[in-house]
Amino acid sequence: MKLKNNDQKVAKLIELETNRQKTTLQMIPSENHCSSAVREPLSSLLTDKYAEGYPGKRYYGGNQFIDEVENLCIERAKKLFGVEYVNVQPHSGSPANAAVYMATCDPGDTIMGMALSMGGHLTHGAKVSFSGKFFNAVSYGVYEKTHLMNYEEFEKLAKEHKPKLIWLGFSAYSRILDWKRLGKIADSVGAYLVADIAHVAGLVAGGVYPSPVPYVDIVTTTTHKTLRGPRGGLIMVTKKGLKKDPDLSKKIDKAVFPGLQGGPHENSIAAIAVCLKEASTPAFGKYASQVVKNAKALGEELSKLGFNLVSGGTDNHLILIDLRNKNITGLDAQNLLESIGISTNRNSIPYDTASPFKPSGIRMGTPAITTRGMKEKEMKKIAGWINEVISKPYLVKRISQEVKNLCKKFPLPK
Ligand code: DSN
Repeated sequence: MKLKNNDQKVAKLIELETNRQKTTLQMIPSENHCSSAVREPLSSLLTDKYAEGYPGKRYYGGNQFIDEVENLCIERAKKLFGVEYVNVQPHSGSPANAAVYMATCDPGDTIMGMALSMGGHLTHGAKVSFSGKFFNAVSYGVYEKTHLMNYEEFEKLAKEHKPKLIWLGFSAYSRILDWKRLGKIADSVGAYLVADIAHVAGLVAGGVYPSPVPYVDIVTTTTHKTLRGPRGGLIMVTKKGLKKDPDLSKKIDKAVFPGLQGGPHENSIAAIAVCLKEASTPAFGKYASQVVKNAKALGEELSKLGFNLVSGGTDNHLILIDLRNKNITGLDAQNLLESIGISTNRNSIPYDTASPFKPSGIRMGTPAITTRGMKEKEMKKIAGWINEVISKPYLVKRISQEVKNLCKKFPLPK
């Protein structure tokens, strides 16, 4: 039965959200628009199947085709990222990271990660998350002046605290990390080194952001950001990781199931397999390259218009803007931009003295608008609108119409 005949309320809400996405610009850097080929498996009958366990070793019958789906997904991920082993079952990024903790650490162990307030992620040791509650988390950050990764502090803290596990990766850092340098430091203290590439996985796959694979033991990622897949997570073990700990992949499998999860979402796993196929094409490489070109163009134009970019610019898909010279909070800017049809998110800037609810910054990115086919020319337009509405909020009506017109010219992918 069709949803609209069965449940009009849910059908209506989906229609409204679809319309919102079509008529506005999605510029939250962790969002994207996946293809209908990726979406199709999500609503397939694969959603009905229980498959606790792993291919060839399930705790339920009837998994002959499901095993093939999962193996296909694993093989595609191994090939795309150049790793030895992949677990494709984590429901998303936080469960993937939780499984890494479970596989490598005991509660109370010392771990190290980039502070949330400096651009890190909740699961890298933030006090409000399980990672900061159950582990002794040490945080590193960026220089106060340049907002660039503080490698000296990283080394000093690693040597002082000798963490069992070190996280690399970020949610709001717009520069390239020197994976090799960080890998050497982690090796010198004997820590497991994990790169959480959730934000840049698509850029790594597309060859426009360096891959951490040669320098780390484990790589985790979500699949729905720059990688442009369905919501999901992957845990990958590198050659280096297996050399350090030959049981690492077994430990990770056990941590995901039965440690943390029950039945895997095989409909999502099939959709991830489709996304990985798409991400291995030359067209995807072009897309990834355009994402970065667009972020640079947007950042440069905003800088010209007097906006202060944290770290002075970007090498990836996101920019973080320090709004203090514009006399507007991140919250007010987010709301104002939303009123003209530009969806972004407020964000703390490094060393922010304002509260995380009303921080001094705003974060925006180009993955979704690049999927719609926009290029540098459109980035200039968007930067102009952002500047205009922040300096002259009374122009909301005119600008929101212009944003709508642009959206019509660049429809969502089929
Ligand atoms: N919450 C995600 C983001 O928006 O960056 C990270 O997981």
